[in-house]
Amino acid sequence: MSDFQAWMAAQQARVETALTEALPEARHAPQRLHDAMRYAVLGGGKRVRPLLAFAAGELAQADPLRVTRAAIAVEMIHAYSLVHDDMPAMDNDVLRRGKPTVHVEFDEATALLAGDALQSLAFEALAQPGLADDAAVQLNMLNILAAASGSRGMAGGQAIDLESVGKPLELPELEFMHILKTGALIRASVNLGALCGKPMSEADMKNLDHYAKCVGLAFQVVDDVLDAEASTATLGKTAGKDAASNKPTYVSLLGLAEARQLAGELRADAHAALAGFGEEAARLRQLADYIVLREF
Ligand code: GRG
Repeated sequence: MSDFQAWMAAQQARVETALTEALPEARHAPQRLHDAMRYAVLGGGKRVRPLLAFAAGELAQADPLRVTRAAIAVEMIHAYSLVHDDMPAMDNDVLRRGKPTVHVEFDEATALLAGDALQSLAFEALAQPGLADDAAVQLNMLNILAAASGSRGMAGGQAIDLESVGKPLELPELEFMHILKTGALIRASVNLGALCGKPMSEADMKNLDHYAKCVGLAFQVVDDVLDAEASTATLGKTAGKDAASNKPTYVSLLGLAEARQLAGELRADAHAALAGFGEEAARLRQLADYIVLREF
């Protein structure tokens, strides 16, 4: 196992433990809802957003305990988005993280409520006292997560996605949709991780934010490539869905080779954004590589 793989495994384990503790126990009423929330969040997923928060936290010399709180908040928002996205009114999928989706395993009403409750719990985690020394910084963090999740972020991107099925989107429109749908929460994960640490200069924060935008978009380009290339068994979710549902993607617009090339260019841009940092940005660099070179 490489040093990076060991680091990832350690952070993933840290997130799993923190999520297990933060989620209400399934034996507490309402049991079915709590059971569904735990089912949606625990024991699966790559935890890419928490990993980005930890890597940005390392750059800012943040206390890992603080970053863990930000990391579980972004992962809860992500898990909620997956639960709702899989529902019949949206993507209507039956498989997620190698398991039946929440509405299949439980029922639609429970899936809807589990997503709602996960979103609230995310803000509860981020609002706990002591996440930052300065209350104004913590308020800014809450603001960042709220904006990234809402209609000018992830939910807005999802709305554009739903409207665009069967429509021939141009590349800038596709990019706009993904910057909101996938990019906003990834960007928030990086910025929240950094805000848990020592204050950084405006120029450094700007470079970090540019890195986050590049990896956010790269993540989506690679997601489109994998949807076209990888198997359902490898992905743990239904492969080939984009083409089957006539969705505009980077692959449908650019073709596989050019989409891969774009992901490579975004990876290079992400590295360039970190050029002014030293070894303290090593994990962020490794994550940019991982996001582009991953196979699932
Ligand atoms: C329902 C408000 C609302 C938003 C849904 C994020 C999203 C918006 C939908 C997910 C659908 C999807 C396949 C998006 C493409 C990129 C993406 C977010 C993939 C899933 O994220 P991973 O690969 O999943 O990080 P794991 O399971 O590893 O956590």
